[in-house]
Amino acid sequence: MNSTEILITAPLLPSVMDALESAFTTHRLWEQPDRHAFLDSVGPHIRGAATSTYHGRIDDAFLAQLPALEIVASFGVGYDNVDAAAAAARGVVVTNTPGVLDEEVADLTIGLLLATVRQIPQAERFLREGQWLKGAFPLSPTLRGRRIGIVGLGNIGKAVARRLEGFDVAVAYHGRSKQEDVLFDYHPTLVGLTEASDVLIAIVPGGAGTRNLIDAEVLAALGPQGILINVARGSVVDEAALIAALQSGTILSAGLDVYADEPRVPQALLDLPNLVLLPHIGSGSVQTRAAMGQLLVDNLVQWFAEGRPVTSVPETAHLFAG
Ligand code: NAP
Ligand code: 8YV
Repeated sequence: MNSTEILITAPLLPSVMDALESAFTTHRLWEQPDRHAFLDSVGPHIRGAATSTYHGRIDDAFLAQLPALEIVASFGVGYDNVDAAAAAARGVVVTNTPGVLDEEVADLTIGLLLATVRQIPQAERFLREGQWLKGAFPLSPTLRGRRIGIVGLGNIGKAVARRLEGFDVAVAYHGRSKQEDVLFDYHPTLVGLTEASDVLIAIVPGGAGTRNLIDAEVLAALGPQGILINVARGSVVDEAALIAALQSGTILSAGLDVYADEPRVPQALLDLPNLVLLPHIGSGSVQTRAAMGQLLVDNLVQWFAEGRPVTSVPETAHLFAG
């Protein structure tokens, strides 16, 4: 342990807690009965913070209570839980965990796609309930001939696209800009991509820039045989519009790993049979979560040893040399 004081906003993996506690003087925010009094007394000494998606938002008001803060290290590649622009304005570096989870999340995305199209969970429930003894499981839709539209062809989107090439299906994408080194068809508008697709896979960042990107208009363009797979963030989809589209048959079905108000999932989604619902497990293997945790620790350790983190988010990359 050294004298550098770190705030941990809520419990992290045991391996991460052990590593942080052996490298720094740590403070556990969630154990404080009076957070304001605690931050008033200890806040001025805190130089680093470790956080994660579900730990509550690190916004400007929160940052204001930590005047000596130099770095916020967040667990997860998506960092919509941190106001990175506010951090940058205060000279605070923000780090995330890119790269170490791409293949894991892409595997899960393909699993969710197949489970949704071929109704794998529904078929398993059918067998377990003894219904096979009374007759065959109904025939499912197919992946054959489907055109897949990827919304956000970033690190994870590309890993999904690589896998889809082995499935002999057409792949196209939408993002804010065309990627010249990519051979998949590019659509400058999301509605354009959707009209040319039978399945949409959302894997963009969350936050204000993508809030309700997939709305009633996009769902109508997907059409009655269309399927939505969302492994991005719940905020990317207008959840009320999605529920209405599923209830009315505007689209065929959906596979969801993420929701607007996790871990709460609307009853209307739970009540719909034509859905596959997962509890935000895209990166959730022992190995990948350990790699994400190690990267969070490495960011803090390297920052305090060398004055530069391993993986800064773009908004704060100008704050340090090299
Ligand atoms: P990334 O490499 O930064 O890629 C993000 C992609 O989204 C880029 O290609 C970007 O292209 C596109 N994009 C950004 N804003 C957009 C907008 N407003 N409209 C359309 N496209 C936009 O990120 P990543 O590592 O692949 O991760 C993507 C996201 O997946 C994360 O931020 C996180 O929210 C989510 N995620 C979920 C899980 C899970 O467990 N379900 C796990 C990991 C990540 P342009 O710049 O050209 O627009
Ligand atoms: C994390 C994720 O598990 O990396 C992300 O953006 O959504 C997941 O991999 C999650 O953020 C941590 O709870």
